[in-house]
Amino acid sequence: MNKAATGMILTQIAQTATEVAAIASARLRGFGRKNDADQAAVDAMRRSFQDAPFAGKVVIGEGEIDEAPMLYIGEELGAGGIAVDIAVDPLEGTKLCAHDAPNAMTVVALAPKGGLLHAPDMYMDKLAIGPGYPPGLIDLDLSPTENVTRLAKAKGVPVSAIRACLLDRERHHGIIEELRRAGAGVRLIPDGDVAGVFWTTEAARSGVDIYFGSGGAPEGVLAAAAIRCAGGQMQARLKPETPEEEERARKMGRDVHAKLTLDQMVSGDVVFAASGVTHGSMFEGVHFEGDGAHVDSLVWDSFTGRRTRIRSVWAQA
Ligand code: VTB
Repeated sequence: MNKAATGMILTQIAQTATEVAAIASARLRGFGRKNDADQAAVDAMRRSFQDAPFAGKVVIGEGEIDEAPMLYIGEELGAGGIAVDIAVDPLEGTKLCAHDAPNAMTVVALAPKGGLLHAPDMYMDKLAIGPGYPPGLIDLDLSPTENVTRLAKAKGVPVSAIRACLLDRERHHGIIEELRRAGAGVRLIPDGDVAGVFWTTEAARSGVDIYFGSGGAPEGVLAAAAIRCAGGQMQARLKPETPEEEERARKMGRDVHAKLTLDQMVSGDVVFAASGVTHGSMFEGVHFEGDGAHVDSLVWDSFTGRRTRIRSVWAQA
């Protein structure tokens, strides 16, 4: 199958999956039941993959087979067709959804088999910027100060016009202090670093130029898919915290502490889709109006280079 046709099929599958998951979890916004909201998203997403015209296999999912009955790593889904790696975060920001707080979303990345890093569930250090900068501008081995200074220079603005984004965690206090000393603005988010990373791809709209800090490695690969589609830059490094995690990371067959490039996380073409559950910097969140559920999504496709922003209305029974 040619690239354009593969991209077309995968965008349809990814869009449907994030939309149905967003509608299902949006019904549970604000009730404080994050696991129920997550389950609703998982169920809806899984059903949509079951009927889809592909031979999908989950490489980033809800966990290992013994800890997740659905969308577990290795689960095979689909009605048959091209072999595809599936990466999902059915509800990114379960707590945000449970609190009806901004920026909960559903996320999927699809790539031809072998295209996505099978990241183990542990922390990963991440660094990302959007498109339009010279290659190699940012580097995880440089200090935060050096990274924001280079970025400001490349953007042609003072450092004070650069806005960094990080998860609001104690482990990031050192970086936050340093960034503030360097003169950069800092946006601290309670959860949801997939959004934090992809905001850099639309800096004018989101107000975020650069993403720093550690979060889930699976979320890192999903975010890398977005960066790949938008043409931005990203580096990452696994952060195993126990001997068991070291072992798991080593099983991936690489130097555990080596920097991961964008190509190592997403090796070829990919489709990235995300739908808003609650309102946020990039999405309106699901609206239920009359008999329809209105869903706001981004569906990006590196096969054709198309990045689509879509507002769908699903008729509700
Ligand atoms: C990270 C981040 C996610 O949860 O996994 C975070 O990648 C959990 O981090 O986007 P802590 O262990 O520091 O709480 C999210 O923010 C939401 O799932």
